[in-house]
Amino acid sequence: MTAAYIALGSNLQDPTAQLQCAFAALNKLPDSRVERTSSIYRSAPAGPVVQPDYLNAVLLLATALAPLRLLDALQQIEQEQGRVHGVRWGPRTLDLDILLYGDQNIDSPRLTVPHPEMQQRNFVLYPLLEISGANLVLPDGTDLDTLVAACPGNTLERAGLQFNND
Ligand code: 5RY
Ligand code: CA
Ligand code: CA
Repeated sequence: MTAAYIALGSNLQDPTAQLQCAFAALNKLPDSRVERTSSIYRSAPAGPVVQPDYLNAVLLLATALAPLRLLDALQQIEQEQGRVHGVRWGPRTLDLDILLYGDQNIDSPRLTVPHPEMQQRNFVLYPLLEISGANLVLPDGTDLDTLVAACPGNTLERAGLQFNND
């Protein structure tokens, strides 16, 4: 099994329900188990598109799926939850990204791991820190602690929601 960290994001069609539904789907993936989940965070949209606030979270998936099979599975869940590909960086019902896959570096046409922009995104770094403990080191040797210290968390709030298994 490999420790894969997955980022979840939604800002359309009841984001809380979207994240809960994605969590349930991830829990049912073959050869995989959700091991830890962060709190759910609310944040202003980052990037150039005017759009609603996001709910974001990160979870740790122990998986035997190869990286591209995992990507296939995540994209299938996005499709099942009605994701439509509109403007780049625009609003979406569900976005699932592979942040880390063990300590592997992956650079293929469909998939880059670690996720290339995770180092600057508070809505990824803070929930990742919450579930990884203080000692996570990226494949390039960067400490998560150092990234968080350099990344203001002021546009991020805990939404007071947790994933539940009922
Ligand atoms: C910048 C550009 C594009 C940052 C920049 C994106 C989310 C980005 C988001 C999300 C929140 C996007 C990707 N400079 N904002 N914006 N959460 N995704 N809060 O998941 F993130 S589009
Ligand atoms: Ca994505
Ligand atoms: Ca994303």
